Amino acid sequence: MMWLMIIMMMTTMRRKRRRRGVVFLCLLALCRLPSIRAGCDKGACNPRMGNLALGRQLMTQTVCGYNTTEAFCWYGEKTDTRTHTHTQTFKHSANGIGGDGAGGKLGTSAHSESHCGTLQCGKCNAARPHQSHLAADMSDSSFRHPHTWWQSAEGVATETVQLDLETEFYLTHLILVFRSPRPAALALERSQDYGKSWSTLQLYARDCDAAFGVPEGDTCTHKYSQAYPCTRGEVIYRALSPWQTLDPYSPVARARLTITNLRVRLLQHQPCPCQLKEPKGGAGVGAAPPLATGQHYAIYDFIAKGSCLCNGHADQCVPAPGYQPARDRTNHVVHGRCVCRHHTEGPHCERCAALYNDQPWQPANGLTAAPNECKKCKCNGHAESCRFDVVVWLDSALRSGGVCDCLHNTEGNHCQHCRAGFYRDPQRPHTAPDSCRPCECDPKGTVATDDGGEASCDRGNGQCVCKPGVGGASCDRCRVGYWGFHDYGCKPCDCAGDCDPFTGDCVAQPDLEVPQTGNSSESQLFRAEELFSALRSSENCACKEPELRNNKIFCTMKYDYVVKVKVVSAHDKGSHAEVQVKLRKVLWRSSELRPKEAQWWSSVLRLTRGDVTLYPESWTARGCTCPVLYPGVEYLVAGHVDRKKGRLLVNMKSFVKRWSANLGRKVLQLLTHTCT
Ligand SMILES: [Ca+2]
Repeated sequence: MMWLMIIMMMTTMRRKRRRRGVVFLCLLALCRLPSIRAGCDKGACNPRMGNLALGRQLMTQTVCGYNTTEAFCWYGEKTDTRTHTHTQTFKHSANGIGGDGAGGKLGTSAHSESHCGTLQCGKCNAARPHQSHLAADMSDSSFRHPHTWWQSAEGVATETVQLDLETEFYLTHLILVFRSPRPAALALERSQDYGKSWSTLQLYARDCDAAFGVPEGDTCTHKYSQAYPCTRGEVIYRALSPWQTLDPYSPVARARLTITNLRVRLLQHQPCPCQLKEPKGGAGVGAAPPLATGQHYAIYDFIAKGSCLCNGHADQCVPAPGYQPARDRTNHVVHGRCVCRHHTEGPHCERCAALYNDQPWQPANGLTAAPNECKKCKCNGHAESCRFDVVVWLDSALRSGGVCDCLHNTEGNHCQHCRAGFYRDPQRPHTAPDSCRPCECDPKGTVATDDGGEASCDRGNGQCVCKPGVGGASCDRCRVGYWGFHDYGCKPCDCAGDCDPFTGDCVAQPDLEVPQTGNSSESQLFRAEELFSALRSSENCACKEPELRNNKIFCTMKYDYVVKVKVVSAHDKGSHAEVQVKLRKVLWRSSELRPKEAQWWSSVLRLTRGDVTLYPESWTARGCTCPVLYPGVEYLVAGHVDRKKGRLLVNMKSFVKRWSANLGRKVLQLLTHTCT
C-alpha cells in the first residue's frame, strides 16, 4: 500500500515538475523511509526499499577505452542554467573517484533544441581512474557521485546492461539517466529463474512497429525514446500503475514484481539533434572535424528500485548466500535474506517456523496490514517442530491442522499420549520431558504386544498385559488362585481357591472361607422324612444335568453368587420350598450388588455360621425342584439373589452341578478371566 502511495506521489510530482532534479527528490523521499512500516509488531511490514544495483556488479558488453584511449564527443548541459541543488551535489562528488574526469561540463538538462549545449570532446581510458567510465559508475550513489557514468565503446551498435541478483527481489521501478541521447529502441527484460529464461517487462521505441513489430500500447511506448534532452534524459519503468490498489504480497503482485535478473538492451543509437544544427567545424576541438555524438551509449545512473522479498513478514534483511560486494562498498545495499518475523522462516519468510505450522502459511496482507502470522502447534512441550496436515485441518473445521513431531516418548497430534512401551507417570506434569516412563514389564509374565516383540503396558497407568494367571502392574507374580510363575504364565491352583504361589499347596482363605461350625456332623442333620421333590416324584422331574460347555452362556447369566454347598435338608412350606445347606465356600460374589445387598450378603456369611437357606423357585409349579438338590451331596451352585427379600434363589437359570475340585477351578477361571 505504502509502495503504491510512494509511486503515486512520485508520478504526481513528476507531472508537476518535469525537470531532471525531480527524480532525485523522489529518491531522496524514499531513502528517508527506513522501512515502510514502523515494525512487524503492528502488522504487515516490509524492509527498506533501495537501489538493487547499489553495491552489486553491473555487467555490460563493452566499456569505453578498454584497450586503448578512445576519443569521443557529446553535447554538454548548458552551464548558464545550472541549478543550486546540482552545484551542491557536485561539490560532494568532487573528491570522489571519477567525477567528470574526462572534462565534462556541468549544468541542467536542455529541454528543447533551442537549449542545445555546446559540443565537447574528451578521451576515455578504462585503465586510468580519471578517464574510466566503467559499468560500476552507473550503480554508485547518485547523490555522492552524480557525475560518474558508464560509457560503451565507440561505434557499438547495441549494448546490454545486466544486473544479476543472488536471490529473488521485488523490483518496483527502474530509472535510467542517460548521458548520451536515449536510444531510439530499448528493451527492458527480466528473469525470475536466474537467467534461464527471460521475459519482456517493457519496450521503448520512437516507432514501436518498426523497432519491435508491435503497436504502440501497454507493451511498447514511445515515451522516453526521444533524443532530447541530449544528456540527462531519463527512461522510467514502473512495475505497478499508480492507480492500482494491489496487495503487494498477493500472488499477482509477486508474479509481477519478482526478479532475479534484470537487463536493459540498448538497441538503436540516435544522434543528438543539436548536432544537425552545428555549424561545420564544431565548437570544441578546433580545426578537427567533430566526431559523431551518436556512436556510443552512456548512462549516469542505473537505479533499480526495489526491496528484499519477505511476504510482509520482515522489516530487515541481511546478505543472502551468493552476495558478492562490489568494489564500491556502501551501507545502503538492499540485501536479500529476510530476518523473518511473525513466526515465519526461509530466505523470503515463505514458510512457517518449525513449531508454528498449526495453520497454513500465508503472506501478510498489504492492504489491511493483517500480519497473518503463523500459529504455534499445541505439542504440550514435547516437540520442537510440527507439520501442517490438511486432513487434520479439515477435520477441525479449519481451526487446527498441526501434527507435532513428538519427542520425549510421546505421540499423538499434540504429543498428548505416551508412545507404545511407555506410560504416563502420575507424579510428573504432563508437559515434563520425563512424564512418559518406560513400561516396567516382567518379560516372563508379560504378553508381547507390539511388533518388535517388546512388552508394552497401558499408557495411562503402566499396567502390563499379563500372561494367564499372572498379575501385578509389572506382571511379575502369580495372581491369587494361581501358582508356578513361568514363561507360560501361572497354573491354576488345584484347590478351587488360593494356593502357595511357589509350591501350589492349597492354603486356607480366611476372607472367603466360611467358618465351620465344628459341631456334630452334618449328616446327622439330614432328615429323610423331609426330603421332597425329585425324590418323591422323580417322574415329574426329568431335570437336565447342566454342562459347562458354553462359557459365553455361563457369563451372560451374570450370577450374583457362586458357592459350594452341602445340602442338609429340604422343607415343603406349602407356598414354597426351602433347602437348608451348609455353605462351604464362596467362589464368587457379584460386584454389582448394591451396598444394602452387599451388607446383607456379608451378614449371611458372618451370622449364619455356614447355615444358609436356598429358595428353589420352581417347586410349586412342577411338584419337584429343578435343578435337583439331593441332601447329603455337595454342589456347586451359581444363582441369582432375590433382591427384595434378600434370598438366594435356585431356579432353571441357576447352574447346579455336583461339586468337584476340577469343576470349582474351571468355574473360578471362567469368572475371573472369561467373564470379566
Ligand atoms: Ca553515476
